[in-house]
Amino acid sequence: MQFELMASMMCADFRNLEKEVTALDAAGIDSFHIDIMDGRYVPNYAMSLNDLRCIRGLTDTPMDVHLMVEHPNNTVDLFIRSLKKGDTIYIHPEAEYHPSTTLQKVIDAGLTPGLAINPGTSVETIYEMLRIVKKVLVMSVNPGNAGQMYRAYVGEKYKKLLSMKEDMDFEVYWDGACTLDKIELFAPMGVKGFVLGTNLLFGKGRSYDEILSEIREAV
Ligand code: S6P
Ligand code: MG
Repeated sequence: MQFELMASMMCADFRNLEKEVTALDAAGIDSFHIDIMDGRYVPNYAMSLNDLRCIRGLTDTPMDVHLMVEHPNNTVDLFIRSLKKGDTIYIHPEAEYHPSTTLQKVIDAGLTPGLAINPGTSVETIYEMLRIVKKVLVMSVNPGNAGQMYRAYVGEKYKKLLSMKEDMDFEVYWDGACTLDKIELFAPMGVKGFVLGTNLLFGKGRSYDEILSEIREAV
């Protein structure tokens, strides 16, 4: 079964960032997930534009930039300029007065546009924009931190989006508290990719190669 595995780089060992990127690439990671936070939209700071540029310089593997910032329209050009075709920028619709304007900038730049939606954000509130985005990143934890508890009530939202994706031409991705049982259940249903953080990938004392192979073999 075809599905993508993404590495949540805010969970990586920053003392050895280059080694981390090389080892993840060698293990066949499908993309590097970069959580950018501004301390306002979410009460945390994770990665920065410089971290993103550093990783972009170390690999040709696609990058997913998850902007958890207020009014991304003000700064999205900085991210656009640091990325290349095949990379994705996700924004949160409630962080912007005119999210479709910001998404249009991403589209016009030739990058992949995505919406990231919080556990409490309804599909109905993003319905029109589903026609212009290529990816919907459904958060199964509240945004801001790694290592949080899975919010079971998002399960129905994955199913609702999956039933709409063919008609509206987008793919559904998972972010937050991703465990093997979730991949086993949701990949066959059509969820296209999973962001892996502290639950499944980082800090396990095992090689990334071993972990990713185990996931792929299990599903
Ligand atoms: C959370 C962020 C996520 C997490 C990732 C961590 O605000 O968007 O990308 O870093 O989900 O994974 P885990 O397994 O620690 O929950
Ligand atoms: Mg994220």
